Amino acid sequence: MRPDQGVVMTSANDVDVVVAGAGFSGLYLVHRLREAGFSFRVLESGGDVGGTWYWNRYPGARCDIPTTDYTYSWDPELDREWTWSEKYATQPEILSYAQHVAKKHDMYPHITFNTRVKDAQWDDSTRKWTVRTETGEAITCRHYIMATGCLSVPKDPDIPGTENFAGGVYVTGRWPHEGVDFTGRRVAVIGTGSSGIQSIPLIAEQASQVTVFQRTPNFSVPAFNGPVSEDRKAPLLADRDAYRESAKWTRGGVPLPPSEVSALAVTPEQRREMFEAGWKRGELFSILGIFMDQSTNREANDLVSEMIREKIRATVKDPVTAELLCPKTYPFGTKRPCLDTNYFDTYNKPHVRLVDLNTSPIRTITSDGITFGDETVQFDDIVYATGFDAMTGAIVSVDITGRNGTTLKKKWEHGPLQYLGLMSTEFPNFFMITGPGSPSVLSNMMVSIEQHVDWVTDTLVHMRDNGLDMIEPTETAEAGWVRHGAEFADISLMKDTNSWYMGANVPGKPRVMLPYLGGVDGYRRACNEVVERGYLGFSMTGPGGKVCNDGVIRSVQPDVFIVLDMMSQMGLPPMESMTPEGAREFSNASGAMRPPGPEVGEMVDGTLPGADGSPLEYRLYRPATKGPHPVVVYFHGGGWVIGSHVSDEPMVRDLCVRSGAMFVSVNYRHAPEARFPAAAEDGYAALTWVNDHITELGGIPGKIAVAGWSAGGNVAAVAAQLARDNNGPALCGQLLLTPVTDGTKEYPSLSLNGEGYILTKSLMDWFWDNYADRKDRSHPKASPLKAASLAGLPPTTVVTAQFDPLRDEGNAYAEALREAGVKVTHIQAGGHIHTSISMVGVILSGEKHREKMAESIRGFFA
Ligand code: NA7
Repeated sequence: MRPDQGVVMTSANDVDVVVAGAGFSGLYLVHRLREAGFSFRVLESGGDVGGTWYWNRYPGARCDIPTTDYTYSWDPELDREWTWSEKYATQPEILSYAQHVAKKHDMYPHITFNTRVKDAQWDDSTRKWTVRTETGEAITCRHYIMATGCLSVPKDPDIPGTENFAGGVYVTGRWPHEGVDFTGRRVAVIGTGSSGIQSIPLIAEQASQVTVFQRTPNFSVPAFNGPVSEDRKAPLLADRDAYRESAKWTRGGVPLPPSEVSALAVTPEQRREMFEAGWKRGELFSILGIFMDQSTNREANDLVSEMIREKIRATVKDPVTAELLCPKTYPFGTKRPCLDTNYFDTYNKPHVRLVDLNTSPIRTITSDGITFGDETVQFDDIVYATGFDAMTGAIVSVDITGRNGTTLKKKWEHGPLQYLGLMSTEFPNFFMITGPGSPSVLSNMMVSIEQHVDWVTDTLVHMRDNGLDMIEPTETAEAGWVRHGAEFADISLMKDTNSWYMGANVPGKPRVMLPYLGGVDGYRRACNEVVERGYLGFSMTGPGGKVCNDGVIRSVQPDVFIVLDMMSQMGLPPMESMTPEGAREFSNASGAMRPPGPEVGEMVDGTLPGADGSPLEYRLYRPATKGPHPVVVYFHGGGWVIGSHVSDEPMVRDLCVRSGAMFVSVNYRHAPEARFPAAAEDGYAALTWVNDHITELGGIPGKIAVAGWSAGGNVAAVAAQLARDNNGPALCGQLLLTPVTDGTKEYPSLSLNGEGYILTKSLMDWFWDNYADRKDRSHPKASPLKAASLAGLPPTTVVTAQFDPLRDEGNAYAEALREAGVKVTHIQAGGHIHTSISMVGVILSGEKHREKMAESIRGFFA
């Protein structure tokens, strides 16, 4: 019996699980659900298996991940019995692979073809879904899984007059099964995404005239397709399991060592050489990952983008056309790049023309042609390669109604609210395979599909084993994951580009980063951790009871998480186990490896007298702008024990450039050699000296403020109090970044954030012990919060970080200042740790807080 005859081979109307979709996700679900002994139905709108590979039959349709990797790993025999004819297989070959798997594993009988799901409704009383199809069936089920793919609903061609055209109309994502013969025809192709770029060269081989309508040029690199190379096959053949396992722990789901080279740290020759090597591989992940910083640093990205543009210019003979084909309005990789075969070369053919829709927009489509700019051209056929309502389109195209009548469409009106891209609150027992919020389209889909299907089926088995029949994420967990996804987007170059990743291709669609940017490896870890922590963030109930371990799986900023992770893997000894001298050497050595921070106008070293008359070193950072400048006297962090006038240099340079103020960073005396109150008194002495010499230093008299980080924040706060109490200098402001303000009390954050966030409670104890006797800690020169009064202090900006042991004392100081009538700006850096805001060029999420700090400094002197 042929499946595409639409024969319903299963008719059960009450099952454990209903699955929508029989693409690669649906097929693997058949395998896992059957193996686990669940009753289930799979409903598929197409006439056969294959999903995206069933529908996308346009000429040239191929996958853009090497096909040896774009395969199932769950059946090891498949690797032996299936031989791919090319590095990038064509759609028919991939479809036959899906059919082969379905036949081999006898999956067809489980799938009802030509059956589209219309709506799905949750019933709280029966704790079941009712899934209705367009063919009129209603099936009840405990769990409803959407395996409907990320790019399965073509977006409406939003072009005026589409309905007028009387010639052939073809949509790449819904291509006729019998194929299309364009021989001798005049063809218009609208859209230059992957589908356009793959099909245009082949359409041009047949058609008498091809006109391509381009809205945005795309970065495309040659696929260098051909037989699968021996070096690709070798690792899979040598140790299949190890290869498959390693794919799961890479960023994109294809084994590839990550680059450790910055595009900015090599010579132009080395850069070119590395680029050419990446180019020759003809693989998306290679070209996207030549340099470690090309996806996060605009300057690095520009260098790569330009080398790709050079390749386009070298291929396309007509310079005007070449320029139009060069993407210039967005960084490489922020829209899905393409792999092509002869795409750019096709424009060298005399019958192929490129129309730039930015200068010649389509005014209307007529019955026999297209009117654009100031001309009308007749066509026999129009091909719409205009893309998809990606990631959410297929999900919300089904009317899904959860608890209390909430519809998913309404809930997602401003973007997909979900937990792990797998589930959504108020929609119990509803799962998505490769849903928004998971790596999905940014990965080798096969790896992501298998991970999701495994996670979902393992969860169903866990529930069954524990007498639980309902699962739903908690609001806290969902909000946390959505925020985490947005934080990743915030530090990527992708957020500013109009791409389908951002929903920007569909008019009216909310602008939200749809896939998860944390990589297949980071994502898998998060999912595993959720399970290991007792299904963190899920509530599960049933006859077996109720289990809910509420919480957020990733709460620190994504880049902070990566740094913490790297540091924990290094297994560094705790600083408090070292001698003060050893700790200084250690911190100097790690400081030397940091990016230096931006260029300032000038740096001048000097000495000034400390409180005991001995010289203190300082470094002056002058902005490049014309002076004189307002002056910030800055005190470094390091627990009064480590650090120096140059140890916070990247941040000081950054603040100097951003604020336009001159910084004088001072090396006050350190403990334990010089204990309390040496640092405090040196701070005040330095402030007075700078004020006394402000004109000769290039500063503006009267325009002086103090700033400091951590123990330096303590020194700055004390200096401000001493200035108030000793008739000057009159300060315009104080900026305190995660300051130490009170050594007398154990604030909750000290233990709450006391471990795992670089500055630990035990390190803080060590700093205090080195600096001040217990009896001295209540003195306001040690604990500025303990001052009799905080009134009369200058305008203050306090920055506190959520995961800092010192958070609460910083908060307390901000509050006390405010109560004393001081003008306070309190910046609360969510997801940050004690050190992260200072990590210029490493922790990108700290940048916006430094910008606010700089804004405060400008405000002090306004
Ligand atoms: P894409 O990548 O979304 O490409 C669609 C193309 O169509 C793109 O160039 C769009 O321009 C263009 N487009 C969309 N709407 C219009 C209108 N109204 N007028 C003119 N041009 C338009 O979809 P594909 O099918 O090519 O590829 C999808 C994915 O499949 C691909 O990334 C691979 O992962 C596999 P725009 O760039 O939006 O200005």
